Amino acid sequence: MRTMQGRLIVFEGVEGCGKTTQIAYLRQWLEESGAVEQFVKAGKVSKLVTTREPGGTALGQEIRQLLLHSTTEQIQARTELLLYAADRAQHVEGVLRPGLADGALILCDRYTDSTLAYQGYGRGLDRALIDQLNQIATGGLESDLTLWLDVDVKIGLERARQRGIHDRMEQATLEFHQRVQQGFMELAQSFPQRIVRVDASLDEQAVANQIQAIVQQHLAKWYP
Ligand code: Z5A
Repeated sequence: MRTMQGRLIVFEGVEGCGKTTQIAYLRQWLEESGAVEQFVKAGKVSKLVTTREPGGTALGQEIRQLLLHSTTEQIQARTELLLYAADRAQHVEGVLRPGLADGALILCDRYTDSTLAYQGYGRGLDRALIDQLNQIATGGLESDLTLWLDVDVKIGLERARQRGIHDRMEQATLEFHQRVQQGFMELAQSFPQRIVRVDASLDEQAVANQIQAIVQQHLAKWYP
């Protein structure tokens, strides 16, 4: 009898908080420490998967391009919200649900809290509308663990600027990104069982160490 149980770990935070970097660190640690191999051998996990929103599917990559790099006309806030929801619906049905059903341990760069923080706190769209759309897009699928990489907005934007890729969201005002940050803070306070804060102002290795400790604790609980 199969006892595999997939799990979804989400990384969230403001621009340049280090999600991409830390997903790579965590993946490497999970592989090199033998943690995943041990769970695979024990028949508890099928594989390790990394994915992201927007852009975790082929269609999602086209939506991502529209969202972040389209220059034809200004995207209205509700249009933006619907495009993120469409990307998510495709991702949940095509990647997350099948992966979890198959027993995968999934590391996902952004999920529903990003919509609450960016479109809700950032753009000022109605919270009830966003909750409803998140529900439609996910069918109620929540993360098992969300790591909020908490860094000062100015530090995050400076890191992103130094990296040198500029998208539409990145060019939004400092006040916009500060409202987004406030959003993540309030969400972490509202959902302490699901969202765990990580001090992302430290150097990469120190951030990775915090994340490993949190994930190790959760793995022990999920796969005793
Ligand atoms: N968005 C939305 O509005 N609504 C939604 O529902 C969803 C998304 C799902 C694209 O997301 C945009 O979509 C995003 C929110 C919006 N826009 N914004 N702003 P994304 O996740 O693909 O893009 P991003 O937030 O712009 O991620 P990013 O810029 O790639 O940042 P990151 O992945 O968090 O950081 P990083 O690439 O790992 O690191 C950035 C640089 O900092 C890099 O040069 C690193 O080497 C450096 N770095 C990383 N960690 C450190 C530490 N600890 N110290 C020093 N330097 C570091």
